[in-house]
Amino acid sequence: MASCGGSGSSGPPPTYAPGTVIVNAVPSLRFESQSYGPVPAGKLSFAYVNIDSVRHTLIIAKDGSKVANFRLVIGKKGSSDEGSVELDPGTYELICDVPGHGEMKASLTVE
Ligand SMILES: [Cu+2]
Repeated sequence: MASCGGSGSSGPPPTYAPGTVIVNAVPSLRFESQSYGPVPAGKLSFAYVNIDSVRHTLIIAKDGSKVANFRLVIGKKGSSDEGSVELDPGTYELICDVPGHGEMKASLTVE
């Protein structure tokens, strides 16, 4: 008899550390949510997952200025990228800066 938990043909979904902010890019040039957080200030880990089939980026901006040293890029469907950055309390914007993806915006609240 086959038992549960055998190895399947597809690997397990990636798991992320607790507290990781997970952002999904979904079809029709959107993030899956328009607002993320609130999350605690400090060093934040982000995971960016592509549910869509075209390339997307993830950058963070505050008051129109990009947060330095943070940029995630995902290519084909199912790909993901991870990174971390130190953020102070405030309201940030999550943006995909691929040309034509200007509608890909969401807010991130950091407390
Ligand atoms: Cu995009």
